[in-house]
Amino acid sequence: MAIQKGKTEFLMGIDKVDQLTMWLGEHPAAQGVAFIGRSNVGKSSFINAIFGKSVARVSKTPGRTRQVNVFKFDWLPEGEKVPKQFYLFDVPGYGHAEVSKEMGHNWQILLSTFFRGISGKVLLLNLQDARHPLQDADLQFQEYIRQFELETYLVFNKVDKLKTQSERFVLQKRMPEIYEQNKWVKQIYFASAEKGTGVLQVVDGMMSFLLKSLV
Ligand SMILES: Nc1nc2c(ncn2[C@@H]2O[C@H](COP(=O)(O)OP(=O)(O)OP(=O)(O)O)[C@@H](O)[C@H]2O)c(=O)[nH]1
Ligand SMILES: [Mg+2]
Repeated sequence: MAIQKGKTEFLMGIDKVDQLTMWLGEHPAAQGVAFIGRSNVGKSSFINAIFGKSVARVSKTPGRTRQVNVFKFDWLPEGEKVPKQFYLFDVPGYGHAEVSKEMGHNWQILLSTFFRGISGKVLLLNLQDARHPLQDADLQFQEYIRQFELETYLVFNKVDKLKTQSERFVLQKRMPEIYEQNKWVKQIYFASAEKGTGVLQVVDGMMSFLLKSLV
């Protein structure tokens, strides 16, 4: 894989709106990818599966991360001589009940500042739980991010947790509905950060996007 594992570098965790506004202002053409999705869905795990072990912190308790984590990584696209620099964002979960109201409000502002200000050269990877497709919180969040018109791919994570035939059948049966609801999304993947299933496909999709964003 062309992304050098272990070379991804954590830059900062931003939890202040002013700081985020400043960062976005200073990086109007940032290229890269942002992992978004509800708490505990496996964003940090997925980042680690792609970028190398322990790049991002995996939570034991959901809803811990309350900041936009910014990383940078190098990637050498085929045909290029010099590696290009990209940004990686770990944007913590929405839809977590235990967050206090006040924190929730600050978080909403931080999120809208992020989506409004981030460059169109950043791909959104929205993770959802393969066991519970089309949950209200996910659908509402999608309604919300759609307005920002950023390219979005959907990743149903934790497919390894669908252990029995009948559990997998439930997902199969809902496929038409899943595709119907997500027509606006450019790609849909089924994957497991833990087992590595489907991770390469997501990487491929991500790389095609990054390549497109270079021109
Ligand atoms: N079985 C299984 N467990 C997973 C998978 N991905 C993540 N997990 C587990 O799910 C829990 C949450 O994972 P995280 O990566 O911290 O989730 P997150 O989306 O970053 O959570 P927040 O930072 O709180 O928003 C951890 O216990 C992971 O080990 C997967 O594909 N399969
Ligand atoms: Mg996380």
